[in-house]
Amino acid sequence: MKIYFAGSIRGGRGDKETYFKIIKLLEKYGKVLTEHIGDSSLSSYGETGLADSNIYERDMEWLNESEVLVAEVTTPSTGVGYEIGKAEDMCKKILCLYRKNAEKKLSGMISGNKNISIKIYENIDDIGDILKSFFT
Ligand code: 6IA
Repeated sequence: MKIYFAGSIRGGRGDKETYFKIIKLLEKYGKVLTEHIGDSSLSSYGETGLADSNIYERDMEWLNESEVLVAEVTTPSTGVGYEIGKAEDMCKKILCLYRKNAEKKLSGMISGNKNISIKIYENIDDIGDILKSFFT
């Protein structure tokens, strides 16, 4: 199973350690095509050496190849929101993870969408349980 993990880059890297942990958990269920999202050396200035047009084309190809999109949506990100919308158009299964009591409320465009499974977590153990029930 190919899994597309989405997390904020230019939206802010405040949750990058959580992204890394989620990616490690996701690796139990399949191949995560977007491991770089959890890379602690990736700043909000981003991946070096690739033009934005190449990043866009590569990411859309990976999304197309994936069966599932898992997005961590606590830090609002234009790119993650866009990927969720595209994944919905491509009829992918979508799971969004949002941390309880986060400073910013989740966008109504995500929380109001019945095609998206939204799970609220408090800690990384909760995410393990959420992924287990989503993938099995
Ligand atoms: O708007 P954001 O940058 O927060 O969007 C983050 C989302 O868009 C992630 O889930 C990625 O899949 C995708 N994305 C955005 N930028 C990149 C990137 N480099 N490399 C890979 N995926 C990306 C950013 C380069 C740039 C900051 C110089």
